[in-house]
Amino acid sequence: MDRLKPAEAAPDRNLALDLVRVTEAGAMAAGRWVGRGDKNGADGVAVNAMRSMINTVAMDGVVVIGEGEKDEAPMLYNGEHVGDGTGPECDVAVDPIDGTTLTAKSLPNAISVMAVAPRGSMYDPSAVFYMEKLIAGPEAADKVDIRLPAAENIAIVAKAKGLDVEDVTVCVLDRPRHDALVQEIRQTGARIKLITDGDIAGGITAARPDSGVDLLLGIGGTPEGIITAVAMKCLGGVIQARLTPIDDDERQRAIDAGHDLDRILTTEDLVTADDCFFVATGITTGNLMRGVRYGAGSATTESIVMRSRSGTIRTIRSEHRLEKLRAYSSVD
Ligand code: VTB
Ligand code: MG
Ligand code: MG
Repeated sequence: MDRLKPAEAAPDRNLALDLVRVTEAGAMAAGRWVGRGDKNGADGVAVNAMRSMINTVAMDGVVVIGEGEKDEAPMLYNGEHVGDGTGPECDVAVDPIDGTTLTAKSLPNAISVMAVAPRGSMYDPSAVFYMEKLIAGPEAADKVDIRLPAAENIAIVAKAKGLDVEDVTVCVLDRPRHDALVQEIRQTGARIKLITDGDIAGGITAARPDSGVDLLLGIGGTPEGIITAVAMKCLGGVIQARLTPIDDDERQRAIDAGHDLDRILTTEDLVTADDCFFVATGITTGNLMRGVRYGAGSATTESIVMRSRSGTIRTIRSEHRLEKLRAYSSVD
């Protein structure tokens, strides 16, 4: 093995290990609202909980993907400074709950999620709400191409993973806009995992071994696409995307803002820097992680904690003593 040069060898702080407390707090708050049929109520408590923990993290962060503009959201709004102001200057993307409806109905794969990257390195998602996405794991990362028909990408993934096409499972958001895509995939013989929400978790499963998903295709939220790009940098997977305006007005606004709507946005376009952090904590149990579970006076959480520069992927299972947490309020 080549010896690392001293500068590369010098270990530094892995922010993700601090950031996980933020998504744990979001998930634990949201966990109380699982199945209560109130997605906005769940979202509100998750935002509050994350907001109260985020300033413990040693970073000089600005929220670039958050809960909307200042006048609409009181906390974690785009442009808000977060962190204790001492650490690296960074862009912060938060989705306190990806899958508010999943949470409200107690369906699988709701997560509390956060991504951090050096300042100015995250793509500005504000022009267009949706993007077409292709997400695949490391085996096929440099072989897939969103411009090809779904059938060809499925064949590419199958070959790269040493599978038959019939063994491949494609994750797709269950929406009428995907009817033709679903038909096209089924004609290949591949299987489909339809999800009602949550294409961050869906995209990550496409890049994890033994997750039961090999590829994600279809149109989902642009903010979720950028958060997914950070995860792909950590996992060695790929996201390719194309902005998909919903109407002529949005199309025109995007063009006026300088976006090239034909451009294929790659993982590197969505997050240009190399030292990025991704953390997510399960709210409801899913393919990636178990959700929040409660015992007598305790809550247990599971999280995935990743850094792109080192490529380390940790899963962290935490047991929280609720009485002690209450006594020391924001300390865990
Ligand atoms: C997408 C997807 C998200 O909501 O934004 C979706 O990326 C909304 O799609 O993961 P519709 O407008 O078609 O409902 C999620 O599923 C959850 O935020
Ligand atoms: Mg959300
Ligand atoms: Mg979301």
